[in-house]
Amino acid sequence: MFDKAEKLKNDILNATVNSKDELELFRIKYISKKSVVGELFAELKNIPNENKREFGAKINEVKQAAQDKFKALIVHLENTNGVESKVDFDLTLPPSRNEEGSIHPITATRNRIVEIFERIGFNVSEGPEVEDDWHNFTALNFPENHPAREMQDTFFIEKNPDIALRTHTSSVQVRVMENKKPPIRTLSPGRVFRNEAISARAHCIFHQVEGLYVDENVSFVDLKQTLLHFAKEMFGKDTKVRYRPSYFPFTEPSAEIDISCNICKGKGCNICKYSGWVEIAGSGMVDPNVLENCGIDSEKYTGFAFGMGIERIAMLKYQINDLRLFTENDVRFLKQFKTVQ
Ligand code: 2U9
Repeated sequence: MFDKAEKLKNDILNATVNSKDELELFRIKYISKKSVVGELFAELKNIPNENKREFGAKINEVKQAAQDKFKALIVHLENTNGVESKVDFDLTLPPSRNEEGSIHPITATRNRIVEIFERIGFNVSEGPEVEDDWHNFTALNFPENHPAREMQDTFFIEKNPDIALRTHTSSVQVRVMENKKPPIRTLSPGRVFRNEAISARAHCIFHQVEGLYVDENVSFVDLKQTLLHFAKEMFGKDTKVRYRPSYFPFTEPSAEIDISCNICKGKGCNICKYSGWVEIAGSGMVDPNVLENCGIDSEKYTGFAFGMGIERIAMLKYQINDLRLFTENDVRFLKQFKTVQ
């Protein structure tokens, strides 16, 4: 029986066909239910028990050979016009080009921001995008009735007002402070979510980098010098920085950070609305309540924090005027960043 199976396999391997009809005969003979291979399966019951497993494997080998050969014969017929060819090759045509990808401008901007701060001793922290009220709001000194806690500003998880998509990456830094003693010098880049209508200037999903430095004797001077260093590294050594007083629940005092317009160099253009300045970040000294909420002694330690939108930095850096371009995946847009690392 083994010899019979072996011979059958050889016949299959040596079979040739020159027409659709011959191909059909091959199929009937070797593949159909009533094929000779099928007959071999019927023989299995006459094989002694101790040889059954080996013979079964042999027939499966023959069956597989028949199926592979059938596929090969179809290809052979197509290439030799036995069956109408579906593909027309024009070997004189130039090869199709392999388009090289590029780094997304948001990723490139994030990487550059992280690189600048890593070089002066910051590390990177990551945390969950789905957060609880404590880490996103309460620990950060948001009062109970703060408008950011409203449904129209924050995406809450249905039926659980305690859980929401994080509205900033400050929540990651709360977690760092809860788990680590100062000195803390950390950066938290990541996606954040706000319940906003999508437009050229706003999106419900965007990216932030927030920074936090907590240690003994950290002062506003450290904040100013650190952000001046960042601005010069990111936008060029002649960049100037100014601070405008502001308010955030989690910092006191707080300041918005502007840089001299990197397009017109401060002379005035439509990007800076002829003011010569563009806003890049918010910042401030961490409110002592926030330090205490995270288990850090506010009598001993002080800290500064800042936050910036990565999209905003990328728009200024690459002169992009519509936020929606970042998420549309239009290759005409993305191709322009091929030289960006
Ligand atoms: C902790 C304490 C304080 C982070 C800060 C800002 C100011 C800020 C905005 C800039 C543009 C967010 O993307 S944006 O809309 N951020 O203005 N963020 S201070 O302050 C912190 C962070 C963590 C524990």
